[in-house]
Amino acid sequence: MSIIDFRSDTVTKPTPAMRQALAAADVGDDGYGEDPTVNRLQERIAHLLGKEAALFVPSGTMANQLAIRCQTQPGDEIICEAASHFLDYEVGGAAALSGVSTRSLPGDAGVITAAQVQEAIRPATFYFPRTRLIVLENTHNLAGGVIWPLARIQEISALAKGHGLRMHLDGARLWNASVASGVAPRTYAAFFDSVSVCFSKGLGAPAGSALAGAKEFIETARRFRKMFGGGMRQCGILAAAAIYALEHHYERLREDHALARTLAEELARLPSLLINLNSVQTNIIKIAVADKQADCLAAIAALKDEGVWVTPMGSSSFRVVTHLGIAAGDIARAAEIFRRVFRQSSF
Ligand code: TLP
Repeated sequence: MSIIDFRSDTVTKPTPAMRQALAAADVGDDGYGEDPTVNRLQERIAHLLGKEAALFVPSGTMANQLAIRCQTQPGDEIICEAASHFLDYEVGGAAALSGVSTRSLPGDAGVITAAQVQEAIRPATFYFPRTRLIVLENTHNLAGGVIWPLARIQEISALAKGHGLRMHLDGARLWNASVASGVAPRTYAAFFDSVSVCFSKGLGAPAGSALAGAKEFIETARRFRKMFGGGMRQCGILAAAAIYALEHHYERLREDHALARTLAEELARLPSLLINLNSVQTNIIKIAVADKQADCLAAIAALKDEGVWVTPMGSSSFRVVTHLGIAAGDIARAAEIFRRVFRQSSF
């Protein structure tokens, strides 16, 4: 039985052509700044995001944590949306590695307002933590791949500027946001001091992320990358995969979005499942079961028995993600299996 793995867009394997690009990469010791492929990738990312410089790092987590470490001091506070990835899925890194607290605001499908941010900015009193950084996430993972409206980012950025606050964008899926909205990555990035992007999610590279920003900021990030153990050597083989992914897997993100939409529309017809179709904007579908008493985890196990893998999110919802390894035929087969498992309202 072939597996249809909807757990994440991180599960993709490098294609044969990507493996060739990887094998042919020209490499050097990046500790000396001598890996030509890494340098090429960093220049390309800086250009794509309209920033002075970029740094290749092993993971999206490290990119976010470096952004936080470089732009805060212990005792500072970050404002963010309550279901931000860096808050819930990065092992408490902001507290552990940067000594900062977080002020998390409930979003509407992952999106917060400038008024909420305004309210959360601490007055400059000696006993308050110092509000220093705002972190936004586009697309928003836990909200189901939702795209941030540019106007909202603009408002928050204007507010941040007025208060001397820095802005970081967790752009692990910025490519998805750009492809779906038609807004260029650099247009989003222009409102942020730092931007992290990933090559190992929808783009299908085996590893690697990048952090972009001003030259001086990136030099500081290089120091902390070393401190955090993320300095690499002949990592041009990974950078080559990232370059290949940008050149060959960027436009095809549309296909992932279209397949997610098709599946979401199919599944939304089942009375036992709750899906907000307005939130299905890219490659992620957030699905809740209508009957909170129903055994959602057992249903997820039943899906797995039939070869459909999803990620549980709590006890009554789960996540489906489309990616490079999912084809149109898989969607039809998966829809059939979902229909069987979730046929009755209490399944
Ligand atoms: N997200 C992973 C899991 O950690 C949940 C996934 O399967 O979606 N920012 C965002 C918005 C992310 O979704 C992720 C990974 C990261 C950062 C961290 O990237 P990595 O896994 O490369 O450290």
